[in-house]
Amino acid sequence: MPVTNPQAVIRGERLAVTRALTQVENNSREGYKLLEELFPHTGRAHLIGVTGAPGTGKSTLVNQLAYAYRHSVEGNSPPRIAVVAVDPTSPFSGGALLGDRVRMVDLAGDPGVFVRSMASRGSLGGLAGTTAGLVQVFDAAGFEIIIIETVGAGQAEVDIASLAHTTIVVEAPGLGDDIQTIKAGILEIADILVVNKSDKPGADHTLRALRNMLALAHPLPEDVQHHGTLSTAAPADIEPETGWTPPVLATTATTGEGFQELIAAIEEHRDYLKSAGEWQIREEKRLKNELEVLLRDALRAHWEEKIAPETYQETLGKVIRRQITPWRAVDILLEGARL
Ligand SMILES: Nc1nc2c(ncn2[C@@H]2O[C@H](COP(=O)(O)OP(=O)(O)O)[C@@H](O)[C@H]2O)c(=O)[nH]1
Ligand SMILES: [Mg+2]
Repeated sequence: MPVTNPQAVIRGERLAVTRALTQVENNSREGYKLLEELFPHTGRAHLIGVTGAPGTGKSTLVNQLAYAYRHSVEGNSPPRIAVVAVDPTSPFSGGALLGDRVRMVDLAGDPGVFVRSMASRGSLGGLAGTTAGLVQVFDAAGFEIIIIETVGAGQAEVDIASLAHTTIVVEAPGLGDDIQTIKAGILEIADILVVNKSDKPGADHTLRALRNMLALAHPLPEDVQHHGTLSTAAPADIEPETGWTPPVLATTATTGEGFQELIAAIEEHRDYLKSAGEWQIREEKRLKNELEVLLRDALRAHWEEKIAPETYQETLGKVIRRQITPWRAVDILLEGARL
């Protein structure tokens, strides 16, 4: 693949952006060098994570959200929108039935929208790092809004979600009355909760259930004072960031219903982050997280290169036969790799 001119990426030239994305996704040497040139030009975009269980309508919602941004934001120029779809079952990546595609609004002819699907390759290791790279390319290329879609399931998805400034958690009615699908960890990362498929029966119930769950997770300041300090009243893993209570919104992604409200909530969250000094804090947290994810993946890859598969199998066998503890095994495996 030819060398990509970083200036062409920064100017937002589509071909250069496409090429840069591929080089980054392939973890190529060129991609790595390109990111060094692009990185000083990043930090301007609003990164929006969209996560939730499969089938809740995330891809449809992201598609509709991009459309809504492009067609109904007042002012002279709507923002340019990039989408990184990490969900391997996403219609963006052709994973869904063809019939589903018909329901997506048409973004294809709009030069202000760029959709990139990332095939998750076997193991999820490194996926967050690759996503971060793709996001940086879009950021440097001047896309003001970058939407990252992931399936809310495991640690990798939580890693990806924490790359964002604003995280939208999508739920849908009928996926279990007590909202089994919403894991506590996922709820905690939500800045905005959306009950999509609000055209379906049971949407009201889901809205109410989520609002109740949130009331527990985000007690009003009065309640907190009443029961003592926040740090003792709230579980340790809930951040004492009380200035924002996640709104719970209803949308119908197939028709566009509720998207003006969703955009308004996203802008409100951005304004909140900016005015409360939270933007900078979150930016630092985001970059720290990005570094840690990369470091963890790099260490693991480095270790995998160094360790002999037999040593690993042998040590694992000893743990399974209860001859050594898992802790001892870790010592052996780290020593064995001579990092
Ligand atoms: N009735 C209804 N169906 C929807 C809505 N949003 C998405 N869908 C459908 O739900 C299915 C899954 O949507 P998709 O966007 O692929 O979900 P994802 O797996 O979360 O990305 C598709 O058949 C969509 O057409 C909605 O608001 N109402
Ligand atoms: Mg999807």
